[in-house]
Amino acid sequence: MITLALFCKVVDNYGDIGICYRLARQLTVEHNLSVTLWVDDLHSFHRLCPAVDCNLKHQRVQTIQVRHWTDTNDHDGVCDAADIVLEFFGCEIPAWYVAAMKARASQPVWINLEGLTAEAWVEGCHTLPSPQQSLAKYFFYPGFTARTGGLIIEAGLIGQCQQFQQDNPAVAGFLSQLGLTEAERSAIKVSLFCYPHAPVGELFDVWKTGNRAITCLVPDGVAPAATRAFFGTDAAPGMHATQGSLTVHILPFLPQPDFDRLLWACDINFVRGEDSFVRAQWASRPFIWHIYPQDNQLHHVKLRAFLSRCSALTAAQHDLMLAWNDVPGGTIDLAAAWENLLFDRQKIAKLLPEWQSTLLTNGDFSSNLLKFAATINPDIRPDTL
Ligand code: TRH
Repeated sequence: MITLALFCKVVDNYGDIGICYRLARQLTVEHNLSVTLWVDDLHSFHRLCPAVDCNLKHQRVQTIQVRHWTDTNDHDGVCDAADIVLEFFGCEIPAWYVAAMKARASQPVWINLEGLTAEAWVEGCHTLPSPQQSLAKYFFYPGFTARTGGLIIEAGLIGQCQQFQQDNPAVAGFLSQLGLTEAERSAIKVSLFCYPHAPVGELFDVWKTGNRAITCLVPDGVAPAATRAFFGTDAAPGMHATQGSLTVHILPFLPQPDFDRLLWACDINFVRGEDSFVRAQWASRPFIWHIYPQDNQLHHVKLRAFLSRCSALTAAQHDLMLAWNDVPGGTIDLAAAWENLLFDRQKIAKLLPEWQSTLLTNGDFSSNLLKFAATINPDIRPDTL
């Protein structure tokens, strides 16, 4: 069995562990690899995967071996390095592990997994080697073109999503478990996952005074200022209230597969960061992206790169995303952009499958990663490729 070790440092929020968990799961389930996920923050992991026990140093979680990665030199009895070693986002694997890699008869394939951007320079850096302590480390980029590693997508995901969306009782059952009444389920359902600086209060005002009923589903901890203003107190899971045309529900933090279903069940998804942004593109519903903020407004460059690359976006989505991300250069009327987005929904529904097909021609990230690893060491090519 091919072994793989994936090292994840949770820098902040949930994207780091969210992506690593997804990747680890797919590599075990679809490619039969034996995967050990080393993660430094079990509490964040537990939120999106409740099966994780925060008190254990070593545990099996579904198909994955999980090890709590601490900053000490304590390697918990592990002496052998895996066939493939992945470090997420340059998280620097421990010295004792590098020593174990060097000690192997055949060198492991060592890959640094990079962050997602639609910028063109990525193609020039994807799969480049960098010599490290007498070992070669390679940079592997997710992306939107054939000259990148593609995006994470599990086999059959689009089909599962379509099946769910066409199954009205399943959608209704899922939403009523989240506490929505029948009337709230038949309103325009919007999921809202964004960073605290998004202009949520302004959008709430637009929704409250609009003539269409909106049900907005907000995960616990998201948009704290706007939800506090809405409820008149700190928001907590299970809280819901209606003002004008807007009903807001505070959701508990969902296990990751349920978060995917939430995106499938809503009519419009506000997503953020990297993982939910990618999942929104597979959910076949219009989405608005709140990009992770970076110094010197670098994120605005990344946002514009995506806006010009993605063929599934209408002008209304462009406008709303620019306003949502506070991109300078034009005053955008949030109310008008929202109305236009609603008007464009059918058009977007036609554009999204084409965009998904374009993305799928790039292959999926996990398979591309393993194919690349096999070019470095042909002995570690799984039969699934
Ligand atoms: O949480 P994010 O903002 O994460 C990241 C990190 O900040 C990271 O450092 C940065 O590099 C990156 O963004 C760009 O957003 P993201 O990427 O969408 O990750 C959220 C994860 O949490 C995703 O896997 C979905 C999951 N999730 C659940 O499982 N249940 C929930 O209820 C919610 C709201 C999210």
